[in-house]
Amino acid sequence: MKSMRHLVAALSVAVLAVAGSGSAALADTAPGEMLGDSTFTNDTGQWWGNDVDIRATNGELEANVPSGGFGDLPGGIVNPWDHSIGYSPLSFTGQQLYTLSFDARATRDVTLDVSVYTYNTGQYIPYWDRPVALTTTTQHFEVPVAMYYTASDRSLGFQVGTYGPAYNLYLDNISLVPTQSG
Ligand SMILES: [Ca+2]
Repeated sequence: MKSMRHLVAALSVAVLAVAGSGSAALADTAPGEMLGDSTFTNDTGQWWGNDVDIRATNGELEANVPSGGFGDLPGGIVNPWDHSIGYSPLSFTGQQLYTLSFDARATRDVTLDVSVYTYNTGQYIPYWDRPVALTTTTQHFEVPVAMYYTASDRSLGFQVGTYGPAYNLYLDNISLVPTQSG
């Protein structure tokens, strides 16, 4: 039986990052795969950019992330979610662990925030999020995602807003599956 203690223990597992393994391709859709169109062979499928231009380039999702935030907030505040690359809608089962994996790099070192969230009437509400540090070398990331509530209106997003200069972001082989309990 799953318990909160079980979830917390699993969450303490560090983000795994292995440089240079970005060429590993997903041969077929994994059992339980929740994301379609995530190898970007021809197009970006169901993925979308919010104030970010995205396209499929050389089998990867290429995103042009502008500098600064969306609009003109007082003090020049930049929220990570001012620029997003996302996928929706997604359904989750409460008290379930999921595994998010992807390959990523950027044209400069940058830390983005990956989250499961809703965005309703101007409110960004994350239910899970994790910072991920990217470099100019492709890295493979595997991140445990704990969902506490059953819901069918969630988005998965890469929140990429930054105070720093504009950059390009590259994503590939994005996968989200229920974690096998073994
Ligand atoms: Ca690909």
